[in-house]
Amino acid sequence: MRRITPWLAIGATLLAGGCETVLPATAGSYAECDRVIAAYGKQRPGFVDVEEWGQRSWDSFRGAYDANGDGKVDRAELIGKFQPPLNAPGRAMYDREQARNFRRLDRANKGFIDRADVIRDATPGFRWQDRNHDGWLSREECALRRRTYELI
Ligand SMILES: [Ca+2]
Ligand SMILES: [Ca+2]
Repeated sequence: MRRITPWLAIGATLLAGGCETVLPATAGSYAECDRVIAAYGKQRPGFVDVEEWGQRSWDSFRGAYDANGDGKVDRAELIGKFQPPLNAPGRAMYDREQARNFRRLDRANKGFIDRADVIRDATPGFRWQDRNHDGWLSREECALRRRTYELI
């Protein structure tokens, strides 16, 4: 495990939650969790299940990166979206991380990331947050946040 710098976290919107996921696995605050649960928790009031959580991740990811709105995120959309002012070594590191994120999400090497990729990737984060293992995230579980981010 190593700590990541803030601009990497931004670059990914991505790199949060579990060591498998590159999507925001934590909403982080009760206010945000309440919004997420109200928007996505359609089956059981006050809770979201793994599919609802994954849909939220997809909506967030698509909103951040699908520049042309075709329902897919290609390599250029992922890597080109956030380009903070970095020096050359920082930029190279950022690009490597984003390229790695792309490869991990596009597991079938399709050349783009789609809803299924993102939902699959969000699942480990959901499992980590579902502390009582009942298949639902409460607002308290939703608000859990790791102190450090892990990358593999
Ligand atoms: Ca697109
Ligand atoms: Ca739970």
